Order: sequence, then C-alpha cells, then structure tokens
Amino acid sequence: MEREMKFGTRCVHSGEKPDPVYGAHTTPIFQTSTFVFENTEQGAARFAGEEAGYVYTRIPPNTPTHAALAEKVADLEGGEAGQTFASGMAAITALVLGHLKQGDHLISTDVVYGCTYSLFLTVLPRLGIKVSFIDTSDLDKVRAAFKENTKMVFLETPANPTMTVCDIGEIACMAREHGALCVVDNTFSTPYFQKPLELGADVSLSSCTKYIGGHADLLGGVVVGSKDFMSCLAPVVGYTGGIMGPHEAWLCIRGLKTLHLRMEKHAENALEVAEFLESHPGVEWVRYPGLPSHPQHLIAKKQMSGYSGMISFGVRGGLEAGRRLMDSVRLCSLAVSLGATDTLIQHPASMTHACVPCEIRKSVCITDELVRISVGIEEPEDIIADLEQALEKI
Ligand code: LCS
Repeated sequence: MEREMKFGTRCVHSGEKPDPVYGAHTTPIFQTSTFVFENTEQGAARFAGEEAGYVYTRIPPNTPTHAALAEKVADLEGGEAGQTFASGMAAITALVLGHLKQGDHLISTDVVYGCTYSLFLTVLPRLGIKVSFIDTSDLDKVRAAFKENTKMVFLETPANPTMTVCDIGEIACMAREHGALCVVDNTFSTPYFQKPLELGADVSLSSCTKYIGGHADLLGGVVVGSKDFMSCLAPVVGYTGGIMGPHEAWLCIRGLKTLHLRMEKHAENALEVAEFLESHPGVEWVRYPGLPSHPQHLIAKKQMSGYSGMISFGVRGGLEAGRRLMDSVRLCSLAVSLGATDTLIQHPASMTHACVPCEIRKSVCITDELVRISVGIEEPEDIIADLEQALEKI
C-alpha cells in the first residue's frame, strides 16, 4: 500500500502537477471565462456530463486552477471532492439552497458568524425553511431539537465570536440517526487542527478568506464532502454562480502551501496571548479553547489537535473600556475578518455581529463588552506589548 504523505507535505503538493502543456512548475492561473471544444460532439458531450472537462468558468469544475485548489482542500479535509466559491457566504448559500426545500427544518448552532445568522434568520424562512438556533454545546438540547423534517444540522465550532465548542462526533451521530446532513463550518480551525469528516460530519466548509488564503488579500469559500454529495451540489453552483475568481484560486493554492507553518505559529502565539490576558488585572474573562478555563476545553482537546488563533475576552469596565483598548492598539489592526498573518482586533456587537438582533446577541453571550482578537504570526512579545500598553489606557 502506498504510504500517505504527512499533512504539511500535502499542503505543498496535493492537487497540483506540472502543467501538461508547457511544464510550468506552479499551477497556472487560467484567466478565462470559456473553453474551446474540438468539435460540436465534444461540446455536447461535456454539457451532457458524458465527457469530463471544462466548459465555462461558472460551471464546475470551473477551471484547472479551481480544480487544483478544490482537490488540495478536499485532500487536507480528508474528503472525496471539493468545490470553491466566491466567499464563505456564497458557499453556505449554495449549500443550504442546494440541500433544503420548502417545508424542511434546519438546526443551527446559536452562535454563528453574523451574516450566516442573518441568512438563516431572514432568508430561509421566506423560502418556507424553518430554522432552530440551538446551543449545540448542550447535547440534550440538540437531541430535543430534531423534528421529522430536520434535513440539516449546521455547526460552527469553535463559534464566532464566543469560541463555544460543540461535540462534532456526537451530533453527527444524532444527525445520521435522523437522516439529516451534518455540516461543520471549519473556518476557525482549518483542517490542520480539526477534521470534521473524520469525526463523522458529512460536509466541511470554510471561508477561504481567513486561514486558507491566510494573508487577508482575497475572498473565497470551499465545501468538501463525498463525491455523490458534491455532484448533487454542482448544478446549484452553476445556477447560483457565486464562483471564485481564477486569481483568488491561485492565491489560495499559494496560501495553503504554508498552512501548516502558519497554523502552528497562530496557535502558539494565541496561547501566549490568552495566558497573558487571563493573568492581566484589567481583563475580566478570556475564552480560548486551549485554556483549561474554557467551558468545553475537554471536548476541544478530544476533537482538535490544536486551538488555532482566535480569542475572545471581556475587559473590566465593559464596553467603554473595551472601546478604549481597541482605539489604543498600534501593532494590532482594528479590523474585522480573521486568520490573517497580521493580528486583527474587533468588536463583534457593533461590527461582525451587529446584524444579529440585540436581544438574541445578549441571550447567546455576544455581550457588548466582548472583544475578539485574531492573533497573527508576528512575534508574541510584540503582540503582548501592544495589548499591554492599550490595557494601560482603559
Ligand atoms: N464562516 C465563518 C465562521 C466566518 O467567520 C465567516 C466570515 C464566514 C463564514 C463568511 O465568510 P466570507 O463570506 O466572509 O468569506 N467572518 C468574518 C468575520 O468574523 N469578520 O469579517 C468576516
């Protein structure tokens, strides 16, 4: 049996081979909207799905650049096939529109990225799809939420921005018993630290805008699942058209070549920053899955091989003190998004999760004092020194 290469080697090599025409070592950017057929018979066969090949960039497999990226991410996630999208939200939209229909029921983690929340809260009900937002860290609540028409369970773990962790394996098992698809938003962990499909989920998706691209210079999304599931999703991709640009696909391929190195450094730095914050008298509480004080630390330890670079915390003095902190940082950037080489700090209640109704935010602990930090790959002493001087100003 052929030996499986280690994860870091697969980050560099999976999905890629030298260009068959000119021998270019790196995967070329196929900056084209259409592909030339040899004759009408071939064109018809490609459209009928009787012959594999490229047709038009909106239609999967899009271009060879997209195909290489999809294959690389699918391999890293341990899945059979992947599909790239224009953004994480385009991926989530195609997934729910492709799988759910009027009369279906969706169970979602009650703390998810703000736009995911709004999509589920405002758009799906208009299409006759009912959504239950559940604290998925409580398995009894998840068990009680299933209905006869539950067709999908959508988990975000660790959750944006509270860092709540839920047990993917246990919930995937429940979903299977009820004939529902288990989807995990793996954006915060990446397949380097967490492999939802190996834990039993059916689909793993990520916003490539974050750690996969890794450098805060692109928007993208990706979905990975079985070949059968992805071939059902493919027509919806063509119909909805939220396609990644070829240049972004190429940037993601380049970003992924260092995923293993970046994630190690993000996690190493984040632990140091979390420990610093936890010991600082100006900080009231810290949530980082790698700290023993995290309420689901043991579940995180069971299903993640590392804890990534995201931390949330509350400053003593509440919202006003938090604002002063965020307005005083110098090295860290006051910006939304996450998973960049650079450290980013932001205020979810007024920024990424401002679209979540206030009473719902409060009920799921996205409190006004919560500050979220995406720890970059700078040297940790410098990040800590910046936070220390900003904390002096609160
Ligand atoms: N899933 C998660 C967990 C996210 O954090 C985001 C974006 C998305 C999906 C959507 O991805 P996008 O469409 O932006 O590629 N999260 C953001 C955040 O926390 N700040 O800005 C965007």
